[in-house]
Amino acid sequence: MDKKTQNIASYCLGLLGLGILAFGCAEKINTTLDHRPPNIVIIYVDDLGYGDLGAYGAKGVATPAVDRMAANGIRYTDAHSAAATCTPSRYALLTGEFAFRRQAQVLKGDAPLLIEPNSYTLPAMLQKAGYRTGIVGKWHLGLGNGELDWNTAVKPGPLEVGFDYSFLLPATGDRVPCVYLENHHIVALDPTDPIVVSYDEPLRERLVASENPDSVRYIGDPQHSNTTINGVGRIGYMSGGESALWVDEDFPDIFTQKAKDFITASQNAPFFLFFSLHDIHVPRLPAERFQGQSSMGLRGDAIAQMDWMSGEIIKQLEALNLAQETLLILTSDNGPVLNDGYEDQAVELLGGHDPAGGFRGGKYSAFEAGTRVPMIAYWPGRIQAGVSSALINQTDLYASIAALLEKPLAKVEAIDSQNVLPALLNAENPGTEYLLEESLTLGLRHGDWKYIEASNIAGAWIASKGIEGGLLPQAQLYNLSQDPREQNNLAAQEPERIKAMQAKIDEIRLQKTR
Ligand code: NG6
Ligand code: CA
Repeated sequence: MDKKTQNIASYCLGLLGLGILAFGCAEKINTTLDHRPPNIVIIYVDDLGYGDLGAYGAKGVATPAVDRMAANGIRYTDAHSAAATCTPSRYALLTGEFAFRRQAQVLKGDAPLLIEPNSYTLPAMLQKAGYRTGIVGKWHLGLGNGELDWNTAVKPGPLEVGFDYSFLLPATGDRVPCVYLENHHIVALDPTDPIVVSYDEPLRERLVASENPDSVRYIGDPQHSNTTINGVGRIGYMSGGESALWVDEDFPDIFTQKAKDFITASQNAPFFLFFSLHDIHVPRLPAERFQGQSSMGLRGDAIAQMDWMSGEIIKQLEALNLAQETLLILTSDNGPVLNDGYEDQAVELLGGHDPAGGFRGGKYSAFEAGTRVPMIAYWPGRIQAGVSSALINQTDLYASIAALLEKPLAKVEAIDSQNVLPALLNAENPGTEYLLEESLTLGLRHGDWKYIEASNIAGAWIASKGIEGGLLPQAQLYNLSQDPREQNNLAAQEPERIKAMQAKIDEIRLQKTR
C-alpha cells in the first residue's frame, strides 16, 4: 500500500470509527433519555401462604387477577420472606439487613421506630436515584422515639427513613391504635378528643372485650380481648379519637384509592410504591361485596379481596400506560395461619384447601411454610413468562433493585442483601447458593438441604395455633428434594454437613454490620 492509499485507508477507518462512536453515543443517549428507570411496585400481602393463590394450587378461592400476573410473569417456587413474622420480614426487606441483628420481633402498636432515621434503606436509595417513594398500608415497624403523642406530629416514621409519602395502618389490624396515619398526622382526628394508647394500663373509656363478651362479633383469645372497636376486640387499649377510628370493612377501598392516587401523582417521575396490604391478617373483615366469594369463610374472602386490590393496581398502571415501565413484585410477609387470635371459622371452613401448599409449618415456624411464600415478578415487555425455582430471600430485593439501576452500594449498606437481579428478570437464572430462614431460631438452606439450629424455645403457643414450630433442642437437617415435608431428620447421618451449615450461619451472624 503506498502512502496515499494508506492515508485514504486510515481516513476511512477514522470515519468508520467516528461512525461507530456516533452510533454508540446515539445508543447511549437513547437509553438514558428515552427510558427512564422503571417504576417499582411491591405488593406485600400479609400472612398469605404458599398454597393460598390459584396459581399455587388454591382450592377454596379464586384469584384471577394475581393468577394473570403469575401466568404472564415469573412465578417463584422457592422464594422466601425474610422471616416467619411480619416486623422482622419488613425490617429486612426495607433495610437489606436481617432482623435478628436487631433482635426484632413482632412490635406492639406503640413501639418506637425500629429503623434508624437517615440510615440506608431501600426507599432512601431509590429516593436518591430520583424516585418518588410511597408506602400505603400496614407499617408495623414502630413510630416515634418512645414517648409518642398520637395527637401531634407522629415521627420519626416512614418519612424519616426514605418515603416521600405515607398512608398507614400504624401496626396491625388487631392492634390499637385503630386509626389511619397520613404522613405525620392521624387522619380526621378531633383535637378535643385526643387519643391515648396503652399496652399496659387498661383504659375503659371503650368497652373491654374480655369484660363485655357481647361487645364483639366473634370471640378472641385473651390477647385479642382488650379494647372493642368496630365490634372486634383488639390487642391494647385506646381511648379518644372517635372521629378518626377506622372501619375495617373500608380498608380495600381506602387503601386501594390511596395507592392509585400515589401512582397518578407520581406518574411523571419514576416511583416506588410499597403497597402493604392488611389482608389476609386477622381480624378478617372483608367488605360486604367480598363476603361469600370463597368457600372458606372470611379467610378465603379476604384472599378474594386481596386479589381485587392487586388487580386494581395493574389496571391503574395500564390506564396510565405505565405497565411496561413498571417492575411489579407480589409476595407475602410470612407463611399462613388459620386461627391467629379470633374464632372466625378459618379452621372449620378450610375444606380441601392447603394454605401451606404441601410444606410443613406455617407463620412463626422454622419449617419451610414459615417463610416459603408466593412470589411473582411481573413486567410486561421485559420479563418473559416462566416458573423459577431460584432461591430468593426478600432481603435480596434491595441489592437487586440497586443492580437494576446500576447503583453501587456502600460497604455498610444492605449488608445481607444479595444481588439476584438475573433471577428476577429471567426464570432460567439461579438465585442464591445459601438462604437464611429466620423464625424464633435460624435455619439455613443450601440448595435443597435445610438445616435448623437447635433451640431451647418451647414454642407451645405456636402449637396452640395448630402450627408446628419446628423448634427442637437438637439440630435438624432435611433433604427437601426427597423430603419436602421435612419428616426425616438426617442430622445424625450428616455430621459434616451440619458442621458446615452451622459454620455458615455463624459467619453470617458475625458479619460486620457497621
Ligand atoms: C401475635 C398475635 C397475632 C398477630 C401477630 C402479628 C397474640 C396472641 N398473637 O403476637 O394475632 O397479631 O402477633 O402478626 O397476641 S404479624 O403478621 O404482624 O407478624
Ligand atoms: Ca404477617
